[in-house]
Amino acid sequence: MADWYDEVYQDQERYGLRFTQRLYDQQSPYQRVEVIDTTSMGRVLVIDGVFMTSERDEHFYHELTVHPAMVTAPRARRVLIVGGGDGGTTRRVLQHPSVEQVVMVEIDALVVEASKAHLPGLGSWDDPRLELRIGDGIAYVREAEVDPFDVVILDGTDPVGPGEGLFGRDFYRGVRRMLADDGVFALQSESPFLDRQLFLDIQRALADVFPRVHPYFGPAPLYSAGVWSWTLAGAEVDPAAVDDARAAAVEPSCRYWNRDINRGIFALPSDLRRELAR
Ligand code: SPD
Repeated sequence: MADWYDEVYQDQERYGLRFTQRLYDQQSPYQRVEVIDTTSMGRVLVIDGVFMTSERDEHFYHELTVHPAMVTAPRARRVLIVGGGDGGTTRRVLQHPSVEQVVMVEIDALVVEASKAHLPGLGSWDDPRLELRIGDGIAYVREAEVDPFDVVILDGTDPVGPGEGLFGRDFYRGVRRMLADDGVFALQSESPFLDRQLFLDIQRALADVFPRVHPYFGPAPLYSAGVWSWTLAGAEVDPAAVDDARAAAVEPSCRYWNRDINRGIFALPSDLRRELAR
């Protein structure tokens, strides 16, 4: 018997998926982690009642989280991922032949466990270039004494629960500390439509820490309102400075992203252009 799973957003909106079975349901020290089988989106990872990723639409989100940074950074050899426990971001990073080492810091072992067991196509868990650390990404960027990273990617939840501390100046300062001087930081920066204030707050906090901040936009069918934002930040990052060889190496593996898409996503909608200029 099919049932409905509803994500309720700030008591204002409800987005529902019909599901046939619940494959995983565990409470970790941080959050409730579920995997459900849905009729329209395939398997879906849900954290604290919020849809995180689905078999059917994950390529939009993960390709857009990863490739714009990986092709605009001057080098893309050492990459740090904070969060990303389902493995989709890591797999896209590891598709880049230039990558020599990926450190992934995910706070919740159950997200990794659930994804490995029930969304096995998402990650590249056995790649020898991947160092998976179960731990606090906020503490890692504040304290770790390691060589600088060429690219840092934040693939977190919304700013609730363990994800809350990933949306502020202290965390962004930690990221800057981990980055090479000319490195690139990429993060998901929430819905520019549904929660405009949060999107603007993220942009302003980033601008206090990084000289250059470039939001970009794309589809995310699983997330409320369907349009999502990401942001590149860094000391020198230029979205137009795409490394053609690196881009050409991953384009055949992509379902959505390519260099033409990349040229368009950084265009600012007119109202946002005015709001960001204030
Ligand atoms: N509203 C949900 C936002 C979730 C963003 N991160 C999803 C993680 C997918 N790897």
